[in-house]
Amino acid sequence: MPELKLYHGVSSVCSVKVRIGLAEIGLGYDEVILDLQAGDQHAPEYLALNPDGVVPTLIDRDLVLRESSLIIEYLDREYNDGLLMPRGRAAEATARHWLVRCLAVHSAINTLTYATVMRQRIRETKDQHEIDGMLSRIPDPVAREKRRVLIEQGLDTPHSAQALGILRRTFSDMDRALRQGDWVSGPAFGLSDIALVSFIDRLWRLGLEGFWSRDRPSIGHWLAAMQARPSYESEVTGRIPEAAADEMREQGARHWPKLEAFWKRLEN
Ligand SMILES: N[C@@H](CCC(=O)N[C@@H](CS)C(=O)NCC(=O)O)C(=O)O
Repeated sequence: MPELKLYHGVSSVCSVKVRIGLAEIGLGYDEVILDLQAGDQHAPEYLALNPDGVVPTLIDRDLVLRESSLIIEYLDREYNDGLLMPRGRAAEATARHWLVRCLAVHSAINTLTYATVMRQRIRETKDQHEIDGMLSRIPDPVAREKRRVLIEQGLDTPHSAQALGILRRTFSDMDRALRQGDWVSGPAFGLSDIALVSFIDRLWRLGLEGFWSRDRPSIGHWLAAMQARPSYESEVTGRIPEAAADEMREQGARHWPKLEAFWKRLEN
């Protein structure tokens, strides 16, 4: 059995992605849970492993692996005979494209999460001095500035339109894939499905399924199929604290009317 150690956040979408990958492959691991609200990701010992101060990070013996898409692909190749990678040059290229595309999808999910639920939580629990301190510890200047703007202005920034634009294109391409096979990866479940589910799950948890329920029902059916898998039960439902789940649904519902208006504007 490999000796794996995962540094992760319980509710973080990028961490959920890797946990689902580990569960699907059937790999055990030691874990170090980071409290992202408390700033554990900015501790010097963690920054030595992950200089961006983000989760997840996977340690496999002498190797430090970062980037959730790269981690799940590595695990599949190294410990699963690549069975989650679809066969054939074209299918493989498409799967890798989805893995890279997760960077943009994550950016959109990060915008919507921070502009709604996290903004509210941060403003309720921290004063301006603490917020400035928290921001100053984010190593990546682009991520730092985006976080500042979202905390200050919520959904009323160009980040919202960018996020929704990314999601519209993502849903459109997922829908096209899902019309051709049961999974985004093709006829068989695979890496693209694992890579995407935590993001779509986050939108669902925020009560934003209106983004796809009317125009792209294939996405709802795919999410239901993902939710029926044991990996979802063990890594998502079983691990995201109920209070966090309630908070997401509540904040998401509060912001839905504004988001729906933005969404409709994009349609025109
Ligand atoms: N592209 C990276 C993104 C990692 C990332 O941004 N993780 C978030 C959680 S989903 C994080 O650690 N945030 C902590 C922070 O921003 O301070 C990946 O997929 O691994």
